[in-house]
Amino acid sequence: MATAHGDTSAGTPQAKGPRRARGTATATPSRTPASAHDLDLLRQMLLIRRFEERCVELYSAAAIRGFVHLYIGEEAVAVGVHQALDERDAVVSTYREHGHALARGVPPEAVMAEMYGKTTGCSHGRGGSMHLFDAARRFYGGNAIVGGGLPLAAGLALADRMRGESRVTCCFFGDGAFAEGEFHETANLAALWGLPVLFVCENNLYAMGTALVREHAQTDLAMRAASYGMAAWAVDGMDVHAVEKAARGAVESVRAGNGPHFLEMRTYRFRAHSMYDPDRYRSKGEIEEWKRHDPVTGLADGMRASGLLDDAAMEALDHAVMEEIDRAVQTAEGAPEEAAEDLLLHVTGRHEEAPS
Ligand SMILES: Cc1ncc(C[n+]2csc(CCOP(=O)(O)OP(=O)(O)O)c2C)c(N)n1
Ligand SMILES: [Mg+2]
Repeated sequence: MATAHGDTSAGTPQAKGPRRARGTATATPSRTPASAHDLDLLRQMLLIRRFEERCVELYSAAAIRGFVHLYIGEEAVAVGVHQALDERDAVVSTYREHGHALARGVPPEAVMAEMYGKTTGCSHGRGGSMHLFDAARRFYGGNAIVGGGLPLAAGLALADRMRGESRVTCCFFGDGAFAEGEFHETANLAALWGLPVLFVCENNLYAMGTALVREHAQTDLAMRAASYGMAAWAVDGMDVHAVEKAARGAVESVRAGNGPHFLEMRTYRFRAHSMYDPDRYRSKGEIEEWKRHDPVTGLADGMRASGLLDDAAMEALDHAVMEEIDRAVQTAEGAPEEAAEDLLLHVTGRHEEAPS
């Protein structure tokens, strides 16, 4: 079965990483005690999971519309990477960005209202699922264009460096971006100019219905990134601890002035590409196999085994998360639509009617 990351064995995640290709990176330990930190990681991943499950329900009820791309299965990447970033840093994302926005701290109310197209949404209802944006949190957007965020990330990083700021720009993108010139152009310039960018490639093995192995002669993406002269690792993207450790090391090194770093997160989406995708290009068996590496249950099981979590605590956590989402839905439903007379606000170009 030609499904696994970078090889042709069964579709299981490879815990290869982090693999050092060049440069130095050491992990900074988290400052909170292990149990509290793990509980927080679990809460954040559960929030993303439950938020999106609610989105599926709302979509089926036609309460929210448009394109919706679910991140379910990939939560460890957003949550783990965000442990290494702080307020001064910038984040650039893709159209599969609900998880990135929530992990960045964009309030669930603001994300849900955006799903509803309401004025209280984080993009004032004008972006929807694919265009979440929060300048105050330096979350520079979802982006409907595959690879479209990459040059923006390089530009943000260049601006920060020219201003003498000690900031990192973290750019999330999919394996599909490796087929875009924008990735190769950005990787080259970022390495050439030593820009403070953390490239986070979410390699979930598919670009829509096209498997990585059917599209790329060389499927080891970390190796390809390293060929541009930047430090690159492959990481088990289903393990939030592995993600956090790799991200902390990489961010520390980027901030220290060692130029861009690249993390290939080996992950998998449990749901279809989007709400419109019948998902016929992969087997049920492959999906089930990957679900055995579910990042949420994986962390919860590990915590149970170490005595850090029991059924009551898990139930309480889930309940609190669901309540938060209920509140977000209620607020979004009660929020106003944009007034018709405001529709041309922020429109920069306008087609004038031809004189009769
Ligand atoms: C430039 C461009 N080409 C094609 C598309 C259509 N398209 C939308 S999603 C997608 C697949 C991208 O896959 P990947 O980057 O691996 O991200 P994933 O959906 O797996 O998270 C494609 C080809 C697009 N949005 N932009
Ligand atoms: Mg992909």
